[in-house]
Amino acid sequence: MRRITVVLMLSALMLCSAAHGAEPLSVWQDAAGDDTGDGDYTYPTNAAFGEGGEADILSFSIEKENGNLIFVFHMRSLVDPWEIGNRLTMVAVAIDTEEGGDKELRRNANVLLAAPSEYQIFAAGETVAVIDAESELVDIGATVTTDMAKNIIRISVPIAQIDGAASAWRFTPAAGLQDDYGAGGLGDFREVRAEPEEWRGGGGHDLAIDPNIYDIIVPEVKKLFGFLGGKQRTQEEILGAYSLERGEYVVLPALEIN
Ligand SMILES: [Ca+2]
Ligand SMILES: [Ca+2]
Ligand SMILES: [Ca+2]
Repeated sequence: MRRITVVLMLSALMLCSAAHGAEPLSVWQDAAGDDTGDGDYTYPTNAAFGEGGEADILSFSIEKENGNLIFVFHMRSLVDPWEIGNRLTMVAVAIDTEEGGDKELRRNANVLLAAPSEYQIFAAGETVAVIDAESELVDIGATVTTDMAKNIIRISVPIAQIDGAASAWRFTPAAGLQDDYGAGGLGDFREVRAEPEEWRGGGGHDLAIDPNIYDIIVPEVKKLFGFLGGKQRTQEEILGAYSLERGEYVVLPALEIN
């Protein structure tokens, strides 16, 4: 009986790995309904945004497969109001591989990075772009697939010689809404204003000092020898830390694979 169970379990494991073929490195769960930026962000009022949730991360995971890094965003709601695929959700991942790098997340995110990046990846619908630390587009053959039914965005990034290195890198994922300016290509993060408009979110600021990011993953502050390594901040504190008076942007924390 025990032997049969073990064989069944092994078969199930083999089926799982055959189906995915990817080695999971880390997965972060995220709350549903915290797609509110600094605490009170709202979606644009156009009916295309429905009940909202297009920028709500439920989980983010990093996998490795044949020299590719795979980033998987499970969102609360992907929508396709015009039957042209997901054009409203935009996700980004900044990757910090070494000292130095870009201190700002681009494409109108309006946020700084605690871990300055060597690569930034942006995806919406079936379009994906990778830029380097100088904001130059790098053509490394990144791809994105979107499963509208499962609300999953899967980005594959071939980066040479990643073996053994990715475990030391730092990753900053972020989600917002896309604005392609009607052009159909990869656009920017859609603007958040103080008051929501038909195509602009609300709950932010009319001047471009507030993040255009609705949801992030807040890393757990690690305890060192039983003491807190630092104060655990909430997402609202992090995304609400912009100051017009001091000219300060918010700084997104980075995730580490452990
Ligand atoms: Ca969330
Ligand atoms: Ca860096
Ligand atoms: Ca979150």
